[in-house]
Amino acid sequence: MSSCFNGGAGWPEPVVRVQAVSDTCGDTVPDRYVKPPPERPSLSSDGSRGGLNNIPVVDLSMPDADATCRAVAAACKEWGFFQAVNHGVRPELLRAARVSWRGFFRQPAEVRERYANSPATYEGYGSRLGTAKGGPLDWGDYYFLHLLPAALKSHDKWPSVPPSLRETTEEYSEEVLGLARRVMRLLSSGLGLEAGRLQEAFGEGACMRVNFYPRCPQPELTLGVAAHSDPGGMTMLLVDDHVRGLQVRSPDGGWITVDPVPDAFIVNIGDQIQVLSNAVYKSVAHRVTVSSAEDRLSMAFFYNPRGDLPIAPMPELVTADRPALYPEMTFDEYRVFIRQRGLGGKAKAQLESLQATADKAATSCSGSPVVVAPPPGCPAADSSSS
Ligand SMILES: O=C(O)CCC(=O)C(=O)O
Repeated sequence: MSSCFNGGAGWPEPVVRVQAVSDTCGDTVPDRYVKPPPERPSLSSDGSRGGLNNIPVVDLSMPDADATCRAVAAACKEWGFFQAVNHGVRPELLRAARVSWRGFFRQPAEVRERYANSPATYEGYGSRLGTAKGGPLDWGDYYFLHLLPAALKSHDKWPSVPPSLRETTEEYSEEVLGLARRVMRLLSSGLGLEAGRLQEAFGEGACMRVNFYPRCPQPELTLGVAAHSDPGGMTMLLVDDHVRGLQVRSPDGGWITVDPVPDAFIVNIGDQIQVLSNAVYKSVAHRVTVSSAEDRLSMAFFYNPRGDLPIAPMPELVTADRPALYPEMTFDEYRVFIRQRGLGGKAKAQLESLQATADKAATSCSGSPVVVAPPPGCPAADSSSS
């Protein structure tokens, strides 16, 4: 098993590549990847419960702009998720991006290890989020890279193999950025605000995580990514065109497995837009199951606020009947939680507070705001893992 380990590069213990575990573990998932029984996935979930069988699908090419805006807003209020079809990102670019990144994860281990990441920035090839020693691990490897602000983007930190990867990723991220800006305008109008208002309060940042989930001998015991909400603003997710895996917490509280429309983007609201919208739009928990038959690739483009802008409910959405549900906090402050504890830690420490306030807002608008305070002793953030 020694070939499974890299040097650790600032991690609290040696990092094991899930690809290597998958190749060597035989029929049994090692204990570190086994989730406690209440967190284990129900793989029989086929989306057929209670008449709710998929997240909404929105055609972004509809000629009626008001209808598009209403459909996006309704989906983000109720589900926090929708699948965007006819979104304008070229299908050949989607295919090229998938092919390039699969090509990277097929490189020999010594090539992949040249890009091994550290918890200082997370940029590069990684296998864990969070730095707690002995903490639970998810069944997935990833590649994380920065896109915006431009000063953080460095092609040298992106894989140089396959040779097409850098150019394809650059073009892909430009087009997805255009889509994210467009959805921001729809979301802003959906709040009854000027189309540019949400962007003005948000600023702009972006990064991307390409997830690779190797085959798993006991998928009923583990998760590719444990339940979490996205800490940033909005995520545009391109999933595998033939392997399902994403599960979303539905409005009735169950998990549904998303049935992806080929070449659609799965768009979801993150915590920062929940805060800016004063919980009109929901940042909803989701998780990833893995397969014993096939590996799976997904590409998550995270559209985030500018790190140093104070993020709080927009004043236009705060009234006597609906007070501000969240205190002001910059995204740089907020993401310290994830860097320290991983997405699951943040989900426990913070998202439940976010969720509690969202639920409270849904049932009563007269309660006092819940203060979400950072844990003591957080280090200063330098860049983001999400
Ligand atoms: O792989 C997926 O379907 C979702 C990935 C995800 O939730 C994430 O990268 O945060």
